Amino acid sequence: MVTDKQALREQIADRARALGFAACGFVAADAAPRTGERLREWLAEGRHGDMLWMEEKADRRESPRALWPEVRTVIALGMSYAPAADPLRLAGEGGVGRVSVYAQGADYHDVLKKGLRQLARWIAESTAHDVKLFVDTAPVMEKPLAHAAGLGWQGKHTNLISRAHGNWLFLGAIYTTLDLADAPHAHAVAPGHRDLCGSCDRCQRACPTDAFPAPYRLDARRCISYLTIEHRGPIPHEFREAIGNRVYGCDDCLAVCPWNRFASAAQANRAFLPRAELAAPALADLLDLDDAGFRRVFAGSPIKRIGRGRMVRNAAVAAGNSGDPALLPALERLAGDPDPVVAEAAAWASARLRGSGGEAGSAVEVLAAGPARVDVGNDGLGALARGIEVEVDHAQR
Ligand code: B12
Ligand code: SF4
Ligand code: SF4
Repeated sequence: MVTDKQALREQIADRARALGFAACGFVAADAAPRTGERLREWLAEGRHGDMLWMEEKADRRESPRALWPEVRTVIALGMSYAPAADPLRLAGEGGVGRVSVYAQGADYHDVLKKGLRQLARWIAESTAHDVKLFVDTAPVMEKPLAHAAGLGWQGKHTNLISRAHGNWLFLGAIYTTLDLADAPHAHAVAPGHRDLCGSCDRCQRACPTDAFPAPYRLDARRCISYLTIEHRGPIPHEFREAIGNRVYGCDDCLAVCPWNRFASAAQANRAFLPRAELAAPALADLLDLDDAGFRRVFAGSPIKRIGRGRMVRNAAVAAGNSGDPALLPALERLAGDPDPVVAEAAAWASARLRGSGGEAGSAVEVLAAGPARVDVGNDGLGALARGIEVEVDHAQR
C-alpha cells in the first residue's frame, strides 16, 4: 500500500499523464471558498436562463464538502483538445454550419470518464480510500477547483486557461477521502494559479452577442453556446443574426485568447480529432435530418444530447443567415415541421433569405483591429508573451 503523500501524488500524476490527461493538480476540498457565493449571485441574477438544473442542486454544487462531507482532497484533471486548424476559419461560409471545436470529435464526457475511472480505480485499490469521479454533468464547479489546484486561472471569458495548453482543456475531477493536498508539490501551484489576463480584453470584444456584463462574468442567456445547445425553445430574435452559421456552440471568445499560442495540437487527445462530417457540415444536410439520421450522424458525439429538433432549429437559423437561396425549398418544407420550434425557425429563415441581410460583429473584426497587450508581470514570460497575435487565415466574414 502506498502511504507517502509526495510519492503518491507523483504516482497519480504519472498515471494521469499515461491515461491522456495533460494536467493534474491536488487541492484540499475546502480550498475555493468564494465559489459558492459567486454561484449564488449568478443564479440570483438569473444568468443561467432555463438551465434549471444549475439552480436545483446549487447547495450541493457550491462546495465539494456539501456534495460529499467525507471528501478531503480534490484531484483536478485536464485533457487537451487544442485544435490544429483555426477555429474561426468557417466564419461567414454561407453553405456550412460551424460546430464548436469541443464537439467535432468524440464525446469528451465518455473519453474523460474512461480515464478518470481507471485512475480512480487505481487510487482506491492502492490506498483503500474512497473516490468519486466527475466530469461536467455532476453538481461540481470544475473551473474554480481546477484553478485552486494550480491547473491555470479563470480568464475574463470565465474558462480555465493553462499556460501550457491555453483554454483548450476539458476538465474533470476525482474527489477522495485521502489527504493529499497539504503541501505544495511539482504539479500544482498553491493556493491557486495567478490570473494572467492583465489588461487584455480580446474575449470581451470578440463576443458577437455581448454576453459578458463584466470581465469574469457571463450571462448565459446571451451566449451562443447556451442558445444553440442548452436552450430548448425558439432562439430569441435579437440573437439570430449574430449566430451567423454556428449550429452548435461557439468558440469566438476562446479562439482569440492569446494564451492559446502556447497550446499545441500535438498535446490533444487523439479521440478529439475532428470527424469530417462534424468539422464542416453542409447546412443542406442538416436541414434534411430526421430523427434516425440525426442519431446516426451524431452517435458518439456530445451533439447527440440536443436531439434532432434543436439541431434543425439551429441549422434553420444559420440557413436564414446564409444568403443562399438554394436552401429555400428545404426551409419551406420545414416551415410545416411537426416540431413548432423548428417550423418557426424555418419560417423566419425563409423570410430572411427572401429579404436577405448581413451578420453582426465577431472575433474576426477584433483580430483585424490588431493584437491586444497581455501583462504577464514578473513571471519571466514577458519576452515570450509580448507581441502575441492570434492569426486567422481569413480577413472578413
Ligand atoms: C453551465 C455551463 C455552461 C453554461 C454557462 C457557462 C459559464 N461560464 O458558467 C454555457 C452553456 C453558456 C456554457 C458554455 C460553454 N462551456 Co460550459 N459548462 C458549464 C458547467 C456545466 C458549469 C459552469 C458553472 O458552474 N457556471 C456557473 C458560474 C457561476 O460559474 P463561472 O462562470 O465559472 O463563474 C465564475 C466567475 O464568474 C468568477 N467570478 C465572478 N466574479 C469574479 C470577479 C473576479 C475578479 C474573478 C477573478 C472571478 C470572478 O467566479 C465564478 C465562480 O468560479 C461546466 C462543467 C462544470 N460542472 O463545472 C461546463 C464547462 C465550464 N464548459 C466548458 C466549455 C468547454 C464550454 C464552451 C467553451 C463550449 C463551447 N465551445 O460552446 C462554452 C464557453 C462559454 C463561456 N465563455 O463560458 C468546459 C470549460 C473548460 C475550461 N477550460 O474552462 C467545462 C468546465 C466543462 C468541462 N468539464 O470541461 N457552459
Ligand atoms: S464569444 Fe461565443 S461562447 Fe464566448 S461568450 Fe460570446 S457567445 Fe458565448
Ligand atoms: S482573451 Fe485576454 S482577457 Fe480574455 S481570457 Fe484570454 S488573456 Fe484573458
